Amino acid sequence: MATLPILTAPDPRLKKKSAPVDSVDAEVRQLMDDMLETMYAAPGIGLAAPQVGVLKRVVVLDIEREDVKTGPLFMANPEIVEASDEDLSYEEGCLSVPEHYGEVVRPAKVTVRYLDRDGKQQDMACEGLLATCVQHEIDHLDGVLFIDHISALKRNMILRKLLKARKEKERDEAEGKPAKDKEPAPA
Ligand code: GNR
Ligand code: NI
Repeated sequence: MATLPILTAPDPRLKKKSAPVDSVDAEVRQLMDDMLETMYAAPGIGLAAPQVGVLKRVVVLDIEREDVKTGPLFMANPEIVEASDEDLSYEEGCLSVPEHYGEVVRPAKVTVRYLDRDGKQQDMACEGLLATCVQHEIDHLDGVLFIDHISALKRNMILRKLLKARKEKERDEAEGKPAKDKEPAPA
């Protein structure tokens, strides 16, 4: 297993449509396992292959909340086959849009059809955070980020801040300054 670098917006690869996999072979399983390790390390509750620069329709999820505990889920070629009329608004975040959050309205309940890690077709009924997250991940496979669902004003403000943060990081690296880590360096 290996952790993979996570792309952040604005990156053209995050705007591309990913291709379905022909089957869940050893290569796809390896990708799933590396993605799960990357997601846990981040940490996050879902990850889509394009976020690690692989334009394939592959998603991993693991949700641990009071209401939902799924354990690791592996999905190839996931599609929504049923969605409720009822909506749910949830404050979403994204590993590719670090440190920014926004309320997104989506169907409250969905049924997702996918190939599992063994290549077996499954239908899973989802609600709450799991329903939100499954739709967020499938969006990634179509080149859509949660910021595409919020106002243009807020989206552009977030994109501007992400670009500024990236430029500062690149400048610091060019000057040989140590990386600004979220956690303090161990003594
Ligand atoms: O870790 C994540 N948390 C999250 C919270 C609310 C709605 C969606 C998500 S998905 C996100 C990880 C991620 O970016 N997946 O693509
Ligand atoms: Ni995301």
